[in-house]
Amino acid sequence: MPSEQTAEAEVEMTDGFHLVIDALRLNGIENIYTVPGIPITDLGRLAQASGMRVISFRHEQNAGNAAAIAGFLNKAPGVCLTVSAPGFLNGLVALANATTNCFPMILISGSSEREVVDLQQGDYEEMDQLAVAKTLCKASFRVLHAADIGIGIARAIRAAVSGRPGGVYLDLPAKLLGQVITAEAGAQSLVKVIDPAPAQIPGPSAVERALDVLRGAKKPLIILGKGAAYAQADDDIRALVEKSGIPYIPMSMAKGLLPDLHPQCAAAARSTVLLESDVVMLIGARLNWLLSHGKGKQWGAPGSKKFIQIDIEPREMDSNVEIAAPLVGDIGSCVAALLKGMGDNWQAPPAAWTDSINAKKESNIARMATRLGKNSNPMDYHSALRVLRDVIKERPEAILVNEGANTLDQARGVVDMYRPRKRLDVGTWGVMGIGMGFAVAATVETGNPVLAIVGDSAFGFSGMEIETICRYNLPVCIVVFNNDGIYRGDGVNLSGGTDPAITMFVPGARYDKMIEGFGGVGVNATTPDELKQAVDAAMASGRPTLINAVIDPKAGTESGNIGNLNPKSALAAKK
Ligand code: ADP
Ligand code: TZD
Ligand code: MG
Repeated sequence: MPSEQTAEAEVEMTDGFHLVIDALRLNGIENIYTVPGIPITDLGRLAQASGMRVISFRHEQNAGNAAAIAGFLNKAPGVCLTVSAPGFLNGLVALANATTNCFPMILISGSSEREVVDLQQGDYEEMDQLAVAKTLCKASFRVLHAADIGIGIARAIRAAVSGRPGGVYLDLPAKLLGQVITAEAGAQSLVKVIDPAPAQIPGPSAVERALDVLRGAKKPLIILGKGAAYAQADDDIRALVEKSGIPYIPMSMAKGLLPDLHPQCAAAARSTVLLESDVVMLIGARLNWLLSHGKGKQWGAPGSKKFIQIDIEPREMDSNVEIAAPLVGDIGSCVAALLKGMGDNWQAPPAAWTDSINAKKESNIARMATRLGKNSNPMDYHSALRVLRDVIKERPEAILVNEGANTLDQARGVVDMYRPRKRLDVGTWGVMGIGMGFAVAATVETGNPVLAIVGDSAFGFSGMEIETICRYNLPVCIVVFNNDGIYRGDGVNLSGGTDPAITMFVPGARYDKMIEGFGGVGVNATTPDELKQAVDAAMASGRPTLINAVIDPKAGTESGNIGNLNPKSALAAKK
């Protein structure tokens, strides 16, 4: 008969570290974006040992942005893992941004023990993280017992992806990770989340109402938003657009859901269609500032439009204007229901409408072609973007990451996208700093190459991650649009003093030299030809590359296309 001691030794044990990893993997999460440190270093190590891909960043905000965009690309939560207080706070910006953009992500942070935090006894990196996170994300949870890790992760996953997707915070106190339970109890405690984002079927009367409004339209318009890209209902969305014959415009990250050169794409006649349409069907796009809240000058006379809105979030309806036909449900189900309800004899919109849009498109495209054709020296945005447009045309599988002000607005307008979810950018907040985190995750999650077009200011927010890109040898080509500053490189210090203007950077800076320090390829490009050659070489080789594209400091405008949002000082006129 074995002694009690041997019997105990034979019982297989597990601990918090392993349970977290097992719970994630059981639910198909195979990548973690992190910055290591107390108390989560071993969690990252063991995750890597288990076969997960663990990408170790230089700053948590970038790891968080990587997790967020992984969530967008996969329709499943991306995971960011950080240390306590400061690491958690660094990651929190990305978590809040993910929530704002409706990207599913889970921020997992190590934390101090409750008893120390609650008595404010001054632990190493002490903070009541759960309380801080609560207001900045969709849901937040803390796990105190190893046997609850499975449930904690299941709740986090379901909260992130069900309904309107968003960010979830999961608090893991240090002691939890070391807690030991039997492997059998551990295995039983894990939860595989069944149907984490259940279909939400729209009501039949809501579908009929939407079709009625659509049938009554003389000048209908469809607006595709990033929710439509996220939904991965690509074929049905395309079928709906084509069967209806309705012109559409893609919001920034919905570009490529249908190829931008699709004959029904009215992006080149955007102002005309917003102004003149009589029925607008929003598919996964909010009527927020990006669409001037659905009212005002851009939208024509008050009451001149009827809106149909497809969204999974019922409270989104009527957020800015009355929605004549709210269609609440998941986009896949809603679009399928519309397609079915349209039957076989759907009337295309009146030719007067589509003809007038096409005429406007043609003249705008011709005007753009003239601008793109110029070979200005130094390069302006258009001459540089012309070649990058060609790069994406030749390599439509490449993922474009884009941030900046002019660099963002001009690239969005010039670079056509051909495939869904290939354009990733600053999103709803217009936030700077997503660049390198998005670039890393885009290629890690898909295996596709990345072309990052970033302003010199934008790049600075996450630029240190070029080391990460080199370390993991990722096929990322970064083109820094270097115009010596924020918006423009010719800012003036109004005091007349010797400090540089606040929008200025070191003139003639050489960002390409930075990546050389990490073994990547650096190129200084002063002409469109040099730029094209360098990008082609980068895309062909897959080597981490940073191209310093020298842009005329005078080419940009204040805040790019949204200068009108700057408040004006009543006194400034005197200057
Ligand atoms: P854009 O910035 O491209 O206009 P928004 O981020 O404003 O897009 O809007 C995206 C919308 O899509 C959100 O209101 C969100 O609730 C919705 N959404 C996200 N995923 C789905 C889905 N699977 N089904 C329906 N609506 C969705
Ligand atoms: N901080 C954060 C986090 N997000 C922001 N959007 C800003 C500051 C303000 N901001 C913009 O809105 S664009 C921008 C800043 C600092 C940089 C623009 O300069 P750039 O691009 O070099 O990236 P261009 O081509 O010079 O316009
Ligand atoms: Mg700039």
